[in-house]
Amino acid sequence: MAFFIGRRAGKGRRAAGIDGTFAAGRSREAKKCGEMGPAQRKGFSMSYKFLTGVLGAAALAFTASAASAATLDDVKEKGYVQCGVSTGLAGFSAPNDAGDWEGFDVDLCRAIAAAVFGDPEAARFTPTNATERFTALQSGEIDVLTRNTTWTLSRDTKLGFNFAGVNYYDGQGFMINGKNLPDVNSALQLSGAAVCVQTGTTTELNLADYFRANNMEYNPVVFQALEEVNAAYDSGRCDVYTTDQSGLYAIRLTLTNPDDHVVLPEIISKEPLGPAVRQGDDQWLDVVKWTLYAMIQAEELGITSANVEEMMNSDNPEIKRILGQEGESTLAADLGLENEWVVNIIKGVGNYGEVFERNIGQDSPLKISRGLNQLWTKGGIQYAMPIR
Ligand SMILES: N[C@@H](CCC(=O)N[C@@H](CS)C(=O)NCC(=O)O)C(=O)O
Repeated sequence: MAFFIGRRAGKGRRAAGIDGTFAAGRSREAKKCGEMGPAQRKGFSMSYKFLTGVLGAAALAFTASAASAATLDDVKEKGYVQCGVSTGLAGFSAPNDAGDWEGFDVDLCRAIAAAVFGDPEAARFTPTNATERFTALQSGEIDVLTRNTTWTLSRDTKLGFNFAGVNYYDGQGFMINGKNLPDVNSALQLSGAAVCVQTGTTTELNLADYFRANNMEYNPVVFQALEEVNAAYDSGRCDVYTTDQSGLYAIRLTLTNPDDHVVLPEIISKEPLGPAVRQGDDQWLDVVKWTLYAMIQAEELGITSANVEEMMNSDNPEIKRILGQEGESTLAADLGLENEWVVNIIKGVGNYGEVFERNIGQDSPLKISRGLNQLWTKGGIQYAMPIR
């Protein structure tokens, strides 16, 4: 099947053929608009590799010194936790009209603040694009990266991070303008398409893998800043937008005509998104990891922001234990936290399910269904390690 993009052709561009016949024209277009054509991309990828090598070395050096670094002590001393978030992804991390950061990833940061200080407001946010996020964490500018970051081997090793769990099981998808491409209902029909993608992401790498594996051509239209990717796609400069599927739902809301855009059914990768910390600081890793697990476990036990006070009087040993109502327990102290750290998390932001529904689920404009992020007891794969 071949598809034609009349609008593009009407603007003097070549008609888009499924066989990639418009590739050369696209590259020229790409250069004109200040983004990377193939030659620039080659240079970019070399310098990126070089940069990654430098960062890797820096990370190792940093890790050595960070082995003695006690982020929890530093955080307590300064009085707040500094979290790296995105530059603005609706539902996940974005400033509201009053300028306060909100979202699913922001609430994970606030939960850490609540665990440490009993105060979800003791959190500050550093906006980072896909590339900046790693240097921000390596350099110590942020204490934890709470921003749709995929847990991969190379990030765990070469970049010098540890992932403290998965707060959102995601996968990469594709979005198209259904009005422009009414006959496209599968990613396998996208050969020859111009694909908008943000650099510094697993997205860029999976995209290359997927098209190569399916013997398809594509023209990457690559930017560092999210708003540039969004603007390029919204103006029709790309046929396709690819990123984590959750991101597609968030970005669709910000487009000029959200209803025109369709997310295709294919999920081409695993994107386990979770909070990352620097290697060499096990205590801080534990604080972040058990904060996330406590939110998931609270949902499993039916502890919510509405009933947590009442639940503190429960006779259920598991509920008593997690809420710090077992006198002899040293669980909290062993983490370096106060006895009621979980009570404070739940009072501050709610359990995992509450945070999900409020920010990205049915109580939000995104209306993402729980899917894989449902509890393991309800058909999903969210599963907290035992708090005992
Ligand atoms: N999960 C992928 C992609 C994450 C990512 O950065 N996605 C983009 C597009 S949705 C994003 O969130 N950008 C936000 C920003 O740059 O502020 C990864 O870890 O590489």
